[in-house]
Amino acid sequence: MDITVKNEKLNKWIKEVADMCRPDDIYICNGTKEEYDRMMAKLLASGSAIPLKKRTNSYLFRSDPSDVARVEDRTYISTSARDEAGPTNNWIDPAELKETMKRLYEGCMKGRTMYVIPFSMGPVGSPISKIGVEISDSPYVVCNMHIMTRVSSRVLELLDAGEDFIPCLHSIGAPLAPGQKDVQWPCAPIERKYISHFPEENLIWSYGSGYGGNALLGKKCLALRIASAMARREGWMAEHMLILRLTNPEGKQYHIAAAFPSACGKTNLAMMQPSIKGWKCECIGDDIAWMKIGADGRLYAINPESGFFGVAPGTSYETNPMAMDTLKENVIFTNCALTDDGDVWWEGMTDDVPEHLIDWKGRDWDPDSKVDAAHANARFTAPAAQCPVICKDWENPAGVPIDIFIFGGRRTSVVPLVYESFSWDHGVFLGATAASETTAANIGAVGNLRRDPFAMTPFCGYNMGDYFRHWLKMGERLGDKAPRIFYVNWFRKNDEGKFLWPGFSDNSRVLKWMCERIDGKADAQKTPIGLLPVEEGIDLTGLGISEENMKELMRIDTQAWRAEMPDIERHFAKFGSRLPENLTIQLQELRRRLG
Ligand code: GTP
Ligand code: SPV
Ligand code: MN
Repeated sequence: MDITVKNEKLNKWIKEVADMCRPDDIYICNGTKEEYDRMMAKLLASGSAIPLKKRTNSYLFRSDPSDVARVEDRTYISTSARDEAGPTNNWIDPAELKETMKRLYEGCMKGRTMYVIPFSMGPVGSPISKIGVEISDSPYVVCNMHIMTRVSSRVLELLDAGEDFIPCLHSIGAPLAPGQKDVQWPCAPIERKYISHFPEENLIWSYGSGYGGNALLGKKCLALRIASAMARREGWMAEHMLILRLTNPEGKQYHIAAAFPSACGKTNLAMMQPSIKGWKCECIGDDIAWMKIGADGRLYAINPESGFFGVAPGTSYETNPMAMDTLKENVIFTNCALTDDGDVWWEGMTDDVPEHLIDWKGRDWDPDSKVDAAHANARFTAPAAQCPVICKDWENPAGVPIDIFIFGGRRTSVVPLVYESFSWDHGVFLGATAASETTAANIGAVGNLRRDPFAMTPFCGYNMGDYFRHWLKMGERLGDKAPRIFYVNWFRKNDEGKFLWPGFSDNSRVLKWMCERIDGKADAQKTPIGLLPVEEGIDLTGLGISEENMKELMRIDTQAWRAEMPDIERHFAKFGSRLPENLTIQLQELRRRLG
């Protein structure tokens, strides 16, 4: 195998990896459509990809039942000192972890091709962008990376011109013996999976999984875990946030970045079509925001990705029509159900359930059965440019100036529909204490309430206490140009377990209140937890919601809030001396206000 690229560091790394993993072949990707088609043809021939008659150039994949989501238990932040990874991350000493993983990587690509994928997070050549090179033995990963990142041979030219790159090594961990027939979704068993990060040397090693964030290393691994550590060193921010532009009837623009945990509504809010007259919403990003302070002192955000890896279940023309329209062609579907006429289906897509389906495990599915036809974490991979409401500035290297930050999560009870923080520090406290019920985006129990600060628990590449401090410091630097901070909960339920708030397009009503707040046009009432809308503060025109539901959505049960205190204390105590004093003060003040 005589594969050489001009860049010395890359050349050396390719050689090292090839010597260790021993692939049959090496292929350097160039990101062209021809290449995508060739990879997909290979996946079709092997039986991994199922072509969809109803959607042009679109394919369905079914993963191994053990490989359906991120694996937080097997995700590591490997720093020389354990304390640098902090209490929210799994940690193994770098030398030990590398030893273990090298043993796994040894010969792991036998019988397979090793793909070298040069990609850019952010527009190619933009000063905010970062270059990564993923080495993977999965053609499915190559196709997904084509959509989710900018894969291009121009990236190699940038390396030749002296730019650095972040090496991202990935193997599905399933070598093939000579003559051995491949399975539909090769991967390693859970106890051999490792999603490892070495933030001190900007290095990613992933082994054993082919799914989503475990395998598409530009996303959570590079753009969040490694980037968050770089951002703190360099004075910027890498956040698990959607970015949207809202325009009011007078034409005034507002840019909003919102952090909700996985499967808690980012993609939906990012593409939301306002139900209130005259307001317009455009999507800039649905999962990750990189933000820097601009020359004018404001905070500017870019979306480093170029596609959506979105949750399929629940997506419909009622809930998220713009996502549905994004999915008409050139899409990779994973773990959705298959209809008899060659389309995908998932729970919540249509009111009428097809009479016959093949479920995500490839079995005949019976509509009367209790099991879901699509996996709860079934996903679509689609080019962002196909979204009908993609903002014309979504690839602007300068980014968009953020006016509003929103934190939130899934809370069946206690947390009201919306409230505003008293100050930046109080807003950081809201982010730091955010809690949400766990979802199928991670392998593990679903519906467990946990603290998920800034929706970054699984994605912060360093000690979360230092991360809180970084947020406080950014606030100091931004001063009166800092975005205002709000907290929302679309998921409060009544006694019968029904959502109290209609959500989706009606979330625009809540965003409108936020815009009016920053324009000084809406009053708020002071409560112990923050600033709430006054009665009739939220525009409910044309919405048939009962007064009783509205009351419940806004209700603050002081008793229930007091009952949260011990959990917040335990949460904060984990950070020891790394917890910024300002947050201790915020906690004391909350306790005092609750009486
Ligand atoms: P990741 O891609 O995992 O980061 O998730 P996400 O934050 O982008 O979540 P997404 O928008 O895909 O929503 C996840 C699930 O929540 C979907 O099933 C949605 O239908 C549902 N959902 C989103 N927004 C709302 C809402 O306003 N109300 C209700 N009731 N459900 C919502
Ligand atoms: C998430 O879990 O937050 C996702 C999906 O966006 S994954 O890319 O698998 O991490
Ligand atoms: Mn996400």
